[in-house]
Amino acid sequence: MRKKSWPTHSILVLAIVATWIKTYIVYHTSFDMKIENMMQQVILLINPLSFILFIYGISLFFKNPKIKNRYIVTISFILSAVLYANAVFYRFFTDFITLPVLFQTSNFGDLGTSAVESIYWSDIFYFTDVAIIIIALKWLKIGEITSVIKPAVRRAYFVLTAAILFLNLGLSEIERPQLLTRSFDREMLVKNIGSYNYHLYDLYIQSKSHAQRALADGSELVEVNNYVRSNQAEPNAEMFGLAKGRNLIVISMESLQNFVINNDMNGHEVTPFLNSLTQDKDTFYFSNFYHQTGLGKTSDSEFLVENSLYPLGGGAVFFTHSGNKFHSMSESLNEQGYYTNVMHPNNKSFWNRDMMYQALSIQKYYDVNSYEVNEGDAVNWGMKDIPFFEQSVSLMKEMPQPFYSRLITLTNHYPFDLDEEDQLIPPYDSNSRTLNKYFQSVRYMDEALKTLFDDLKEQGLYDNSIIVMYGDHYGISENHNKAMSQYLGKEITPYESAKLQRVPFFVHIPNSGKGEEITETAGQIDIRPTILHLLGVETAKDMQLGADVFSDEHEEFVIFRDGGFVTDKLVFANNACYDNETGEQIEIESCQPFIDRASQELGYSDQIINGDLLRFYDLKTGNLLLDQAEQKKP
Ligand code: GP9
Ligand code: MN
Repeated sequence: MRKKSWPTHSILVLAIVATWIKTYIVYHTSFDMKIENMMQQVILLINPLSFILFIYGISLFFKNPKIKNRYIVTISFILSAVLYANAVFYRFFTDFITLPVLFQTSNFGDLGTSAVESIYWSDIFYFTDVAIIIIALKWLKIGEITSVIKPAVRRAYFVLTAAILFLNLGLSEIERPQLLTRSFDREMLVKNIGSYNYHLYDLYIQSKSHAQRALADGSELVEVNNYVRSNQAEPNAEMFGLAKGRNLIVISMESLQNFVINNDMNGHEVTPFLNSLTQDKDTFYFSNFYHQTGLGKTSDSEFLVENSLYPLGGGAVFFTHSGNKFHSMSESLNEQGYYTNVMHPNNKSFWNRDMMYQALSIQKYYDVNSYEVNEGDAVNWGMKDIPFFEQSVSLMKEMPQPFYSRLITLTNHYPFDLDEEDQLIPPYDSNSRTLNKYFQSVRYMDEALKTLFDDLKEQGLYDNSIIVMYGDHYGISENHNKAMSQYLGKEITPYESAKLQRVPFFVHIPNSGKGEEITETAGQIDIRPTILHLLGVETAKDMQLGADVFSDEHEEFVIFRDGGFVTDKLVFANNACYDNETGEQIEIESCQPFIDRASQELGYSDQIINGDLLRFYDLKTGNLLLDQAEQKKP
């Protein structure tokens, strides 16, 4: 072949095309990514391109053809190796590599000798593009001569690269709004921004939290610790240990807001089962209880329950700080001999749960692979709540006791789609399809909860358990205020919006004869101390910001992640102060002391998380390990 017949930079074009096509083939052959529509397919096709163009494009700056070609071969090899590493990792963990995983050697403990067994000769395919490039260079002698590229052409090349990146990001934003601020799921990230960009994104998130951690000086703990100790609430003697030794079943009720409880929709009761619990002799029902989640939604509520700390203001703490040291409720219960687990029939990497649960010392995650999702068992986001509960109870039956199982429901999730046979009441009749369907899907979840209680009784697990249930976060956003105001028969002011953040909270202790409606203002941050005290576990040394709701010292002060708050007398929302009784706006001075305390408390929580301060805290003695902190300083 004569050199002249190949246009200049054809090796660059060849490399781009080869790596692009190979990556796309690998997406389809090596990963099990659910592609639901044409748009997702298009995104998947274009998403490797921006990074490939960029990284190979750097070769345009090299004048020496030898160096340039060597650079292209090296890059193709590195990209292939990264993709191949992901493919092998995926064979084991059905997940994509994230940086912390590379440093958590325990993950590789599982690999053992079988690692070698799952590397095949055919894996050579992952390096096809490298081979093509080398063949082209060596035998076809493409790219031996390179003419100098005009700066204008080079500029046009990188403008095109940027344009493709923005097109990619734009399409992803349409497909999955807020993907980059909230992360959601590794699979979703790879599906949308591509495997190479995903690693850059991961690098950015991890290095940001790493830097904050490195800068943290353990001495910050002194102030935080003083604050925590002075806000400690003594357990209520009558309630402490009431459920000692029992199994703990915690249910996260997806998107369930309090306004549906003891309410009807065009004459249809929305939550007949939960309503019956509000009157039950063994159930405490908290009617002024608030969610405190941020962008991490369900995962933020899990974070609150496990740690009694606030989630972060930006991004999902499950993604950003899964490498931290935590003293979770699971860890405390492990020490009490509990078998701790989470049950949730979704992809395990969603909300980075597979990683975060290790940090939270949760012994087992029953993800979608622990369930048999038969024909007709799935709707909307995945497995329906009723079969999910049925199979979960069967799994519980096999667990060593006492166990702590946290079950996360899924059906009542936006967009609240249901199969016809599960629609137990008609839709509502507002201008919001979302709200209209919401009532139906809440009604279905209520039915599922009833079946859960029945299943537990049938399997003989009920009497020796305590069942705690909470709504994880709002389901109806402020975009549906018009429809909500039609339903509630009043205008939705910022005050009303704040009050709509109430989620139901139930503590059900079978055969205890203890139960009533409690109107005390409280929030998700209080769940952990409340539960641990009921189980007879002391929390006096815990680094937690919530308080036992049964304690006389529990303060009626709930802080929202955005700095807003509710007390028994005041509501602070949208920078305005309201009388909690009347809903009337009042002068800001009344709220000011609480505004300051809210920002102080959120600040302390953020310090603990960003500085990974619990690594300097000895839970057993309550001592601050400041000497070690000194040593760790660079
Ligand atoms: C996903 C489920 C829903 O596994 O927990 O998450 P959400 O979108 O409600 O945060
Ligand atoms: Mn949720």
